[in-house]
Amino acid sequence: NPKIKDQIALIGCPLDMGASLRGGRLGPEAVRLAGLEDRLKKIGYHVTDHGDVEVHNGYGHQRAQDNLNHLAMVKEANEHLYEKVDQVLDEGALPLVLGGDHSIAMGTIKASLNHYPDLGVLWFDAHGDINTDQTSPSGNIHGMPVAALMGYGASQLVDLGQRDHLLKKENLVYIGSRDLDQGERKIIRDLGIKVFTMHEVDALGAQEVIREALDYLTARTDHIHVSFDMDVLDPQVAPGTGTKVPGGMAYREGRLCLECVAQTGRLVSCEFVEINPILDHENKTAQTAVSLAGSLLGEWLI
Ligand code: HAR
Ligand code: MN
Ligand code: MN
Ligand code: MN
Repeated sequence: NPKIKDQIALIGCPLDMGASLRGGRLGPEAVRLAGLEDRLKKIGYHVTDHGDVEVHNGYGHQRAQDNLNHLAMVKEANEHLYEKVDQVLDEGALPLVLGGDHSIAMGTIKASLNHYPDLGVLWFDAHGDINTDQTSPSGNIHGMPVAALMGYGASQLVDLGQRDHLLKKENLVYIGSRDLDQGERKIIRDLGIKVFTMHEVDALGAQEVIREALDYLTARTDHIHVSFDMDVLDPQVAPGTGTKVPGGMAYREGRLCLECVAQTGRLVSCEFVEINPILDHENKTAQTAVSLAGSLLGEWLI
């Protein structure tokens, strides 16, 4: 079995302009305050906190004519994140990125694809985040990163990082989906992307879902990225997030899935996103993110 790197690089990307609600910019610090670094050190990793990448957020919300809200701010933050993630991968560490809204997956995953062109992605999310500027009902870019990573939609997002590695449609698996727009359903069907919605989690159980998802991915690649949107969890478990959808995963179901990823030894990069402390209760959602990061990095595994 391959083994996860023993160096972990924490990187904050406090961007929230990809979403319509402000407050996700406070996510990285909330997760640090919940004790992420010590939790990972306790497992035995060498952990370096690289601080936050440079981000310029605005205030309020502006609907854009071209259906790409706050494009310049989103793009600039993602370029900085791309450079930072690329650098820590060059140094041999495993990047753990803290968000911020989910648009930051463009920067993280583009950099990881640059090092691992066959990268497999497990996308834990209530949403598909596979809209383009043509299909998005909101114009919010956190609903578009998957499309951009595959080469669809606005060239300003597709070209980010200026590298030509795209995420392959057969190297993506969704888990926990339960709020997909009509345009997204069509894209997912047309591309034949592997999806385990909450229906499958309920009907098959988390154990069977993650087993099938990992069988599918590990047959294709040795390198796995986990993109974990906190809203995949039930809003009662993770209230500190901006687009809550009822009927989400239980804490234990999330943990079990991530422990199974850890067991493969193939994790090369990851992110925990959509943590909005303004909407939270006593930093509960950040604490949950810390526990889940622990399970993804193999705490309790013997
Ligand atoms: N699908 C909706 C849109 O594109 C909402 C998706 C964004 N919400 C998220 N992303 N939290 O996972 O506007
Ligand atoms: Mn590099
Ligand atoms: Mn998302
Ligand atoms: Mn989501």
